[in-house]
Amino acid sequence: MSERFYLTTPIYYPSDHLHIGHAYTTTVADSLARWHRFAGRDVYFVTGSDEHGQKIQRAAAAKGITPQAYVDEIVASFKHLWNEMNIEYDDFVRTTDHRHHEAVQAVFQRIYDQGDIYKSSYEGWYCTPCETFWVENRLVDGNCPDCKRPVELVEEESYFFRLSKYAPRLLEYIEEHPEFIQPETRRNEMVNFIKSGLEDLCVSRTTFDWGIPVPFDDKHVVYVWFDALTNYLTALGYPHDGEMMDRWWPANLHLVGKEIMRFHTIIWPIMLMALDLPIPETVFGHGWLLFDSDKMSKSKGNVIDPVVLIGEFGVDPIRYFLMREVSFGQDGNFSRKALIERTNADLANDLGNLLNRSLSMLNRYFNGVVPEPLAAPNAVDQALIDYADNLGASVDGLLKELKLNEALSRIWQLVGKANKYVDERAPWNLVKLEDQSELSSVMYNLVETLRIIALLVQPFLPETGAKMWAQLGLEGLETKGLEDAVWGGLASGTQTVKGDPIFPRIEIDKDKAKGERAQEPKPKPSPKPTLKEAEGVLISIDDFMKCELVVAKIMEAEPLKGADRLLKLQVDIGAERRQIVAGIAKHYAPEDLVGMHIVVVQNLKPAKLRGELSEGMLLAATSPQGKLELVTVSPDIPAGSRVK
Ligand code: ME8
Repeated sequence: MSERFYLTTPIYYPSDHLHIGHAYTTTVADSLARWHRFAGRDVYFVTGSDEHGQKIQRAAAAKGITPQAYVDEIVASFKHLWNEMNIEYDDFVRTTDHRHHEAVQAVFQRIYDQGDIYKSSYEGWYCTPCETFWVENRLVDGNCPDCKRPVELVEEESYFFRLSKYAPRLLEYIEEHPEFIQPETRRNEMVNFIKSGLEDLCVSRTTFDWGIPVPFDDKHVVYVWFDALTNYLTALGYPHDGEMMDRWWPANLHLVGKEIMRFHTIIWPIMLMALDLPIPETVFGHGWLLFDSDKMSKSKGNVIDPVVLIGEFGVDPIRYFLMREVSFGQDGNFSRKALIERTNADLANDLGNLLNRSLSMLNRYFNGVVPEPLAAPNAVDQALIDYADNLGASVDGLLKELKLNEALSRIWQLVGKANKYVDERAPWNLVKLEDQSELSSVMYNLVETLRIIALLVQPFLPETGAKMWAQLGLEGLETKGLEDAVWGGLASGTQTVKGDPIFPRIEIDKDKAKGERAQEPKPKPSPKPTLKEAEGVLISIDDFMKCELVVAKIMEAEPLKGADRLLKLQVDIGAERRQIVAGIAKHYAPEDLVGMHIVVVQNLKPAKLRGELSEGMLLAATSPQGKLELVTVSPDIPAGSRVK
């Protein structure tokens, strides 16, 4: 590996807000960037947003705003999310940036000038969600083979890029550079795709205008993937900044999801060949984060919003889960239960507890001051020392091979070994000996192990590393490097500062009702309010009337088995009887509810709570003391009366 490292994430579509799947790629990229910086490499880490194309233009039109206003707002939410997740990128390329516009036009012009772009007419199929052209024989049941959604027939004059001409050269390149397409299974897929025949690619559109104009023919806008892929050059100042290009190109790693490998390993290298630029070292196509074994997607209504999760659990549990739970390259499952179990087991029990118990003992035996390692190490000490001493180098080796979860697992083996070491060396027995030298050594070894763990963990979990460093009484974490993660760097005499546990356990019981609800596929969420809408919500009377509020008489009420917050109600809403499951068990006894005339939303989409159908929602307010009270009307108002 070269000692400079240019890595990128995909630039995401601001057609909607980002979900945990996008956070996955970017967290991995950020951790790799932080690691390589820590290991002394010169790193350039770029992300961005892919703002042109038919999909975005349509999404903006549906909202009745300009595409620019639409993307500006969503891109701001991307940056907010990256900030919340402690993502430290060096550049953020927006494809609406002027510099990108220039780069794309230069690329298009150059390839045109040397004869690899020509004008013809296109007649074929287009998948707008994937922004992909398809020839008929690749369709599956007439739908997009990737996302299975319907395709549209497109007939228009277009510019074409001679992909087919480059197929033999690309195949040869892939064969000679096994590191280019990773993991290997994806390489085989790509090779088969190329061998099955490459068609020239349509690289301009005329039927909409939200894009970068073709420099010599402004009836056409550049095809969105041709536009988007160029971002990796825009970040280096192409075509103006030769110095940046010399320093960073070719990229070392394009990190992408498996579904966009074709663009990055076929179209992109051929564009580069046509430009006479070198091909990136590696494109790694990771697997998908699934939700209950299903692909997350807005249309399925099963996306997880990372901002909500961060609010509940903090950033590092989420960063850790994403990188540790999924075997990098393969698909992996996200579930709230697995997130909580990982956090409790690895972060609270193993790491948090190790720090806590070690510093408690150090406080008790040495007033929190790191002692001298006085006694010569025995075999048990030496095993710990050797493992800790070599760990940095072995993690570095694993990360060079992009074995992310193995790298974390290797670090957590040290956490496990250190916990076992405490039990084996039992400082509480050593303190009883007249000679305190063994106790000194054991305590030194423990705190030194913690120092090495803090250093190695911080590229993955920046907040955790910093908290550990502070409790160990150390300073200047940001100036430390991999060379500091070797045995013996801790100075005796350091005054540690034990603090609160760094990862409080999450009580599964408390989370249970919430968790189970969260894991049930939700009905499709309505689009999020825009920032403006969320600030001072003014709705029209028509909006209000969409919500059908009616008086309901409670006929029966009973507790729901296994859910101590929930009651199951049968209510009369005039025309029919409905079942409603409501979280009011802590506030009302079932027998007190029967006969009450309450207000419910009758046209809410039904949901299942704890396996029970709930067909409506009741209105209630909560007092400052936390007491919940149902909104009621007098029994004179019959069930079914509209409330407005
Ligand atoms: O494809 N699991 O943008 P996009 C894992 N604009 N990763 C996921 C994921 C999931 N469930 N969902 C999304 C585009 N991703 C183009 C890219 S690049 C020149 C242009 C991640 O917003 C993953 O990295 O659809 C995937 O490739 C990317 O988001 C797709 O983001």
